[in-house]
Order: sequence, then C-alpha cells, then structure tokens
Amino acid sequence: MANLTTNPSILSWIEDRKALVKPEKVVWIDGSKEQIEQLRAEACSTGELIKLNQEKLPDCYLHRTAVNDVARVENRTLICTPTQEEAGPTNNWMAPDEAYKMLDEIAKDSYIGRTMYVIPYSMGPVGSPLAKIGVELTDSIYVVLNMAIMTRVGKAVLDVLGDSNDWVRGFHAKCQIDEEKRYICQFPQDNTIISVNSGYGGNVLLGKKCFALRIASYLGKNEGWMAEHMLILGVEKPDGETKYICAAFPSACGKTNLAMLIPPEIYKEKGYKVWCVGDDISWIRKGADGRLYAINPENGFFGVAPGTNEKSNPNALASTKKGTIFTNVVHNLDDNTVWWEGLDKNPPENAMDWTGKPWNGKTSDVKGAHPNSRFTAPAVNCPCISPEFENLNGVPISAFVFGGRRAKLAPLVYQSRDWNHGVFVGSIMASETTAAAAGAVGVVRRDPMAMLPFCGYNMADYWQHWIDIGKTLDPDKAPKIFNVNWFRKDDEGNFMWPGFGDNLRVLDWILDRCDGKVDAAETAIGFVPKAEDINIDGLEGEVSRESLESILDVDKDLWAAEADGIAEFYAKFGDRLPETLKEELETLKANLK
Ligand code: SAT
Ligand code: MN
Repeated sequence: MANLTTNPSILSWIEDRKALVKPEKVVWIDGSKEQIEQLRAEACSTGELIKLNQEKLPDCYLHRTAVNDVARVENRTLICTPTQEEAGPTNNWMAPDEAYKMLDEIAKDSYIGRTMYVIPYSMGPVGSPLAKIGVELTDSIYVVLNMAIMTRVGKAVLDVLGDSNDWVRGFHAKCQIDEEKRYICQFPQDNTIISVNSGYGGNVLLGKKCFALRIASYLGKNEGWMAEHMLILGVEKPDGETKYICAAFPSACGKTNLAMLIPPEIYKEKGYKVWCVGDDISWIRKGADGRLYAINPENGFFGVAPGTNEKSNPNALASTKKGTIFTNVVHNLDDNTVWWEGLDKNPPENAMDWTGKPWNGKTSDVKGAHPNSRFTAPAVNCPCISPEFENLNGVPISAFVFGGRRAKLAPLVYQSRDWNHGVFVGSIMASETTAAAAGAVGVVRRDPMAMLPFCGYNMADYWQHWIDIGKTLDPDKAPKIFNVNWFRKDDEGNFMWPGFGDNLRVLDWILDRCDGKVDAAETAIGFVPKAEDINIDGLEGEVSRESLESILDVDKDLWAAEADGIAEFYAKFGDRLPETLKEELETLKANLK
C-alpha cells in the first residue's frame, strides 16, 4: 500500500519500527468509510469483534478484552524523563535509555505475521490552532476502530502536518498481553509513547490519557498552554447567552453525567439548556481577547457502561445507539444486543458475560458486565453536543470547577478568593474511596486537579505552571475558580444533595458569581453562598433550607485536620513546592485560628 505522506520524520520512524517488529504488511488508515467497513468485517471474521443487531444498534460492535487486561495500569505507567526529579514523587519513573532498551526487547519481532496499522490522527478539530497531531502504530484493529471514533483520523491530518516534525509518536504492540511485561511509557522530551502487552482502552488508545494529558501537559508547560483532565460544558441561559465551565473530578464523581446534565424541570421551563463540549479532557489557551479558550481534543466518549441508564444519563445512553464499540459488557443472545448492570431491571437470561461465558441475569449472582466495561461512542451522537464542538478556536471559559467526594468536609460549593488561591484549591483536591474500587472505603485520596496519574512531569512544576498562567491573565478576564462537593452526608449516612440534574442549581450560582450578580459569605476557605441564593424551588421534601445551610457550613476543626493532611502531602514535593502554595496553606491555617 502506498504511503499517505512524504513527511520524512514519519517515514523514517516507521522504517525504524518495522525493522524492529517485522510486520507482514503496513496499512495506512485513510479515514474512509470503506476502509473502516473492511476492517470491521475482518475483525468480525477473526472473532475480535461481534457484529450486533444492526436494526437496533446500527454499526455497533462488541469486543472482549483478555481477562487480565481490563483497566489502565497505573503502577506500570512510566514517565521516562532524563532525571527522576523531572517526573516527580507522584509518577513512576524509568531513565529513557533503560526504558527504550527494555521496550525494544519486549517488542522485537512482535508483528511477525501481523499487520502494522499506521493511524494519523488529530487531537482537536483538524487544523485548529489548539490541535496537535499524532501517529499511532498498532497491530490491533480494535485500536484502529476505537481511535477512529475517539479522534479525527486520516489523510486530512497528514495534509495539515505537511513535512513538519511536530507530531507525537505512538507505538503499540499487543505482544502476548502478558501482564508481567505490560508497560505504558511516556517520553515527554521525545514526544513519544510506547505501549506493550495490553489491548485495553487507556493503555492503547494513545491519543487519550497518554498524549492528550501526559505528553500534552508537558508540551503545554513549555508552550504556555494547559492540558487538563476536565470536562467542558456550556450553560445557556433563557436570554440565549451561553457560558462555559471546565470541571475536574477524580473518578467515580459523575463527570460524564455532569458534562451531559439534564436541567431540572423548573430550569427547563425557564429556558435553560446545557451543552456538552467534552466529558474528559480540555486543552486551554489564551485567546486574542485575553480570555482562556478551551477545546475538547477528543471526538468521542470512552464512557463507563455500568450505571448508565435512561435516568442517570439519557444523553450518554442515546450516544451509544449507533456507531459504538462496546467493550466487556453482557451480550444478550436473544436479540443480539448488549446489557450491563444498572441499565434496567430486566437482565437477559440467555446471555454471555463479559468473559464470553454463558450467563443468566435472573439466576446468576455474579456480575455480567465488567465494572470497568465501556462504550466508545461518537460525540456527534450526543443529543446535547454543543454547536461549538467543532469550533477551531474553542469556547471561552468563565469558570474552573474542582470537585471531590467528601462526606463531611467540603461545602456544596465555594469560590476561591483569587487565581492563586484557586490553584491551591485544585492542588488539595481529594476524594474518599467508594465501594466501587478495591481497598478500604472512605479513605481520603489526594488527586490534585484530578491529574495524579496523568501529569507528564513533576506535579510541583505543574502547579507552578498554573500560577504562571495566572500571571499572564488580566484578573477581570481570568476564569473564576470554584470547588464543589455533591456528596455531603448527614449523620445517618444519607446524601444531603440530590445531585445529577439538580447540580445545575449550583452551576447557576457559580455563573452568577462570575457575572458579579450575587453576594457571598467570606469564610476561612473562601466564598460560600448564602443559603437563600441557591435555588431549591421544586426540591420540596428533598432539600430543606436547614439542610442546605448545613451543607454550606465550614467546620473549622475538620478543616484544621485537613490542613495537616495537606501539609503532609505537600512535604513530598520538598523544595520544588511553589512558594505561593506554601503561603496559601499558611493563610488557610491562620484563617482557621
Ligand atoms: O482507560 S481510560 O484511561 O481511557 C479511561 C479512564 O480510565 O479514565
Ligand atoms: Mn478521565
């Protein structure tokens, strides 16, 4: 097959990889419908994909991973910078020379008898000044078909790149799916990612966390922009004006649900609408007018299936009805569709579980879908996808929102005093573990800016980069920074805030604060709403004025204990911790006295 480009840096890199892994042939992914169709058919013929009911789920397929390969592997994800200090105390590190040598030994000859697929892709709308280009080599059709949903792939990308060397190298080899030899390595200085011995999502769709967060965060530091683990949503008010929010949450806090929020009835009646620009990643840069603009570098949703249903997230569910690849869900054999826990109360009886074994949802006491089973769905399918989704210049950001799951500590919402205090608020993000993950429940895990496993360099330098970006912004134009907590519990352990669509009530306050339209109470941790300013109309019987007051309170004793936890966490970063954050911690302690 003819090369799709004459770009010398791409061609020489492919030659280099070919010599190492020895593919039988090379196939360039051109982005055409015909080629995708042919690859789907080939994957079905080998059993790699199962074609689902084309009347109910047109162009949808099912895939099962190896049972030992069902999630990202953080302990085998390495940042390969020349010194360990550059990777910092929160990343796993290996020296680049050593890592390249190890990976070459693992990948050597691994494509013998196999095809090398060359996927040129753009993170961000093709040709956007905020977009970046990558080329992923893979021996997996599943990876090709997922990348074709999650990113913009094909010839047009190479045409934009021309002969430039400014692109990210991604090399993936399934090898034997051996967990002992599984490595996901980022080489920020070389714009390179190498992934071996996996065939699952975030380990192998190299445009996602590997490029769009780990490599891009490093590029952003050097080039003056930001790559963040944030959703982007637009809130359209009754007057027709839309304001945009970027929000970061640790896993299991309902990020995809927030990104596709359905307004409560009383807001719908008034004319409010919520638009989804992205559910996972934001690339953010200062625009000509001095404001920060964000794009979603992705083109699809790689969402967790279990728990997604008509009530929790009808927009996500609707997104999965065509052109979607399901991974590790239940296969309903009666009508050749899919099912997962939490979809409905009607599990199929004649089915296969996620491992491909016969499964009866009525009688079985084990789960049919893997808890981390996924759908890969095109963003265009989403009923509330923003009209600005393809805007090459992105959308202007009014607010950054950080969040976490805290049963007692953080109030429903608070606003930072200024940009640097906001960076502090992001840096102290933490969440209590849920029963969904292995390990003890209710343990506080620090996850600054939700970037803990995704920052491609020293987290302390990343905080300094946030502070430096703030210095370039006129305070009137800088997004305001907030923290939310949907998960406060009463003494009986009941959630005190309904969450889901009702979170719009909090976003509404946030946007009013950005417009200077509403007052707030200053507390030790920042500005907290006055209870009368959070609209609880229509929540009668669910949230009373008193319970709202109690989820807005700031308990100084709990916060004093939290300050000790923050100091302990900060100590890991030694001298590299920005002076500004030390000062912010001192201010917090002083405010609590
Ligand atoms: O596996 S992914 O990294 O793509 C998704 C996730 O774990 O957040
Ligand atoms: Mn994520």
